[in-house]
Amino acid sequence: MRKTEYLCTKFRFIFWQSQPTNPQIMSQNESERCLVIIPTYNEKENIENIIRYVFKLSEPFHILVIDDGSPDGTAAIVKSLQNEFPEQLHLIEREGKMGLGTAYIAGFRWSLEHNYDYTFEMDADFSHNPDDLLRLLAACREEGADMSIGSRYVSGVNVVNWPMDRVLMSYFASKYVRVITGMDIHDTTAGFVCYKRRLLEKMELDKIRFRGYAFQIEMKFTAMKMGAKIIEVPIIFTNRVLGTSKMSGGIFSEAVFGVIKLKIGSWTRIYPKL
Ligand SMILES: Nc1nc2c(ncn2[C@@H]2O[C@H](COP(=O)(O)OP(=O)(O)O)[C@@H](O)[C@H]2O)c(=O)[nH]1
Ligand SMILES: [Mg+2]
Repeated sequence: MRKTEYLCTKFRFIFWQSQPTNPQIMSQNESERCLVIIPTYNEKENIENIIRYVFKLSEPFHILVIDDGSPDGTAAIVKSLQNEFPEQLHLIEREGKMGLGTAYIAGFRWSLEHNYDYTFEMDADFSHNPDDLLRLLAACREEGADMSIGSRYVSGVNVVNWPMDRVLMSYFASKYVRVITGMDIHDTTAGFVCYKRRLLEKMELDKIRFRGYAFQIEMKFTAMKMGAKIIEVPIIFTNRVLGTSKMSGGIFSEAVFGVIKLKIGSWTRIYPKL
């Protein structure tokens, strides 16, 4: 083989390698739909920025905001943005502050009804870096997870600007939950999650009971019992810069006793299998 011929063949081989190897997978990916659910209560300082940020990402995410009648007018901001993003931006308004858990359950049902393939949980306050949505998606799409978790505690503690008492509480709460429930997950209270459709479909959402951190634990515990493949994606969690936290002591104690209830309940419950 002459040298030029050899080089041409080599070049073609490299070129061929850099092409999408399976056109079927590519076109399937392109038609897959992703919905990011953002629950809000008084997030007027954050909501517009986070919506615009997500819509600039390389994946065509849709957003569903679930606002619990925020007195600061968060929902009105979302409505005005809907004129700009009529197809991608959705809003459910509820009467009053009913808690994160019920907001997400309403969002999951809406997502299933509207045929999304991947559904995400994300806070409005930029504690979760929206860029990481792509990494959560890749864990489900490419690595075959049914649930991927943006995890603060995979290696050490990746939390920026949280007061020390909150870091310690969250870290030891996660350890406590691991011991009681036997879950092999480092960040059991994480609220940055991607669900594959088949998991949400089979999850028996009407049986999810808790509202705050316990809700997050309950979703992961249920997924584990169903035999879901769960992948933790390490993330850096940054304390909110704008607005204030809505989490309360009541939500914390719900979690402390909630995990014991979850564990005891699991002795008699038959979970749907994936
Ligand atoms: N719809 C709804 N959203 C809520 C409620 N409580 C908190 N949120 C939202 O849930 C996300 C997490 O709450 P946040 O106050 O940041 O909790 P923290 O990060 O644990 O301090 C934020 O986007 C809040 O606006 C609620 O009762 N209803
Ligand atoms: Mg927050």
